[in-house]
Amino acid sequence: MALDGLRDAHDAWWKSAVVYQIYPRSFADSNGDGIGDLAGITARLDYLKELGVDVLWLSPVYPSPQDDNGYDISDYRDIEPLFGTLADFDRLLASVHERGMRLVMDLVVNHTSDEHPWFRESREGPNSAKRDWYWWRPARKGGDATGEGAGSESAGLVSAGSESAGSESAAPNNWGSFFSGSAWQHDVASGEYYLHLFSPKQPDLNWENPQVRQAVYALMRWWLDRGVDGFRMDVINLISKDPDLPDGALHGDGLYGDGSPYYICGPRVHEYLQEMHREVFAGRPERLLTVGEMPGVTLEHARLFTDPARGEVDMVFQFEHVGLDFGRSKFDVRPLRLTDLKASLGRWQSGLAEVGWNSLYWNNHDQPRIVSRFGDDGPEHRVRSATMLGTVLHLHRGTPYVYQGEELGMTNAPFASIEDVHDIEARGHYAQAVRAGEDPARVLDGLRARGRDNARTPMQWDASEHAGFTTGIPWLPVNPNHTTINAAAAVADPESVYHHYRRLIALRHSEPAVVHGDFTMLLADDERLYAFTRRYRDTTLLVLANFTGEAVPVPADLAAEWADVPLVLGNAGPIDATVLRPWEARVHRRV
Ligand code: ISL
Ligand code: CA
Repeated sequence: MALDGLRDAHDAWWKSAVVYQIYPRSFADSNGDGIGDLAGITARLDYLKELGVDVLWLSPVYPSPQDDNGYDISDYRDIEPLFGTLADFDRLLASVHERGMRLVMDLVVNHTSDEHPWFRESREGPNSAKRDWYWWRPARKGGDATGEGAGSESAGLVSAGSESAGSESAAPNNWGSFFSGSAWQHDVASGEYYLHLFSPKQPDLNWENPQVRQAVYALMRWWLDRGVDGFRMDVINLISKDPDLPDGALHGDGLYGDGSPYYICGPRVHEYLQEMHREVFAGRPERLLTVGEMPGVTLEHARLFTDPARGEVDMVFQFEHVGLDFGRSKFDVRPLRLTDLKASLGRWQSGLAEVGWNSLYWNNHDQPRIVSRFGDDGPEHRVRSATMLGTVLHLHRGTPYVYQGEELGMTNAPFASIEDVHDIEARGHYAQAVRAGEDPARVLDGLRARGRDNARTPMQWDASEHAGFTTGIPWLPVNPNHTTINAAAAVADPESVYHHYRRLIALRHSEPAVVHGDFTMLLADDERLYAFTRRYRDTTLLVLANFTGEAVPVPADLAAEWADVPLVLGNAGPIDATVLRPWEARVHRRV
C-alpha cells in the first residue's frame, strides 16, 4: 500500500481529469414523467464527451422515498424506479466507458432512509439485533417527552421539539439538525429517540458498530464489481461521533446547540476511512477516484485525509470558500470580499502543495449558481463573468468539478413564492424563521439567493417549452431564461460559456503546468483583481482576472512584464496589456 501511495502521488490520473456532476432528477427526462432518468443521461453522453470531461459523478440514483431527493437511500443495491432499472444503469455505464469516460457513484452512508430495512429492523425495539446500527438514546432525565413536538406526529414518531425545544427538551441532547429543528426524533413505541443530523427520514448510522462498517464496505465492493469507477462520499467526515453525544453551545436563536465539535471529523474518522480503503480499494487494479464531501473540514484534517501514504481518500470537498459570503447563516447574505476569497483559496493551494490534493468547485446541487453569486447574471455581463469565474477556478491546482449547467452559465431561478420552493432545507428554514417572527418576504429573499433549488431547476437543453428537458411537466419549473440560455444556442456560438469551458478542459489536458505547476498568489490585497502564476519546469502561466463590472488598470509592473507574452486563453477578444475590461480573464504562457 505504501508503494501504491508513492506511485499515486505523482501520476494519479485524476490530477489531469475534469469531473462533471449530474443531478439525475434534473438532467434529462426520457419518458415524459417530468423527472430526469438514466436513459435520459445515456442519450446525452455525446454532449458531455464533446465538452471534454473525463468523469461523470451521479448524485444518488438508488431507491429512495426522495425526502431529500435521493440522499435518503432505502436500498443500496438497486436503482430508484423513477430513474430506471439496473439494466438501464449497466447500459449507461457501458456507454460511458465506450466513450473513454468514467462514472463515479454518490455514496450516502452517514445515514440511511428511515425506510431502509436496516432501520425498520432497528426501530422494532431495544432488543432488535440492529438496534445498535443507529444512534438510539433514552429521553434526557427530567425532560418531558410528552409535551413537545405537538402537531408533528407522523407514523408514530414525534419530532423532538419543533415547538418547545431548547433546554427543556427531553431529547437526549440539544443538537439542532442541518434541516432546522432538533436532531432527535422521538419513537413513541419504545420511548427512545434516534439521531438524525439531517431530516427525520435520514437516521444516522452508528459507525462504532463493526457490522455497520462491514455492511457499507460490502455494498461498495458490489458497485465496484459492477464496474463503477469510484465514489463521491456524502458528508463522510460526519461518520464518527463522540459517543457521549455532549450538548453543544447554544446557537444564536437559543433553541438548539451546535453539536458539530462532536461529529465533524470525529475521533475515529481517519481510522474508519483507512479501514474502508483497506477493505474496499486496496489491491484493486482499476483506476478509481474517491472524493469525500466534508463540511467544516479544516486544512489540517484535509492534509491527513488526502495524504496518499495514509490510504484514506484522493481528495475532499471543503466548504471554506463557499461560506465567505454568509452572515449569521447561509441565508443571511453578505457580499463577498475578493481578498477573503484569495486568502482562503490561496491557503488551500499552499496547504496541499506538498502533500495531498485539492478539489476545485464553485457549484454543486447544494450551492446557488456561481454566475449569480460571484459574477453578474444580467444580460450584459453574464457570459464574460461566467467565463472569468471558470478560468480562475480551472487554473488553480487541483481537480475541477463542473456542475450541470455551469458550463452554460445557468443562473439562479426567480422563485415567486414559498409555494415554488421544493427543497427540504429551504422549506424547513422558512417555517422556522417565520415562526420566530422574521419577515416572510426577507426570508424568501434569502432563499432566492441561497436556496438549493437554484441548482436544481432542469438542465436547459434548448429554447422549447420545457427547455428540452421533458415532454411532460417538469418536477421543478425550468428557468424562464432558457429561451436564451441553453445548450443548443451555446454549442452553436463559439463565444459561449460552453466553448470557453471546453477550451479550459482542453488546456488542462494539453498543458502540464495546469495540472502540476506550483501556485503563487499575486496582488493578495487587491479587491478587484485575482492574479496568480503557475510554474512547471520551463513554463510559467499567468492568470489575470477582473472580478468587477468596471475596467481595471493592470498594475504597471505586471503589464510591463507580460505585455509581449502570448495568451493561451482569454474571454474578451484582443487584449490591452494595460487594462482589464469588465470581468475579463486572461491566461498568458511563457516558456
Ligand atoms: O447545503 C447544505 C445546507 O446548508 C449543506 O450543509 C449540506 O447539507 C451539506 O453540505 C451536506 O450535503 C450533503 O448531504 C446532505 C444532502 O442534503 C446534500 O444534498 C448533500 O450534498 C444529506 O445527505
Ligand atoms: Ca423520467
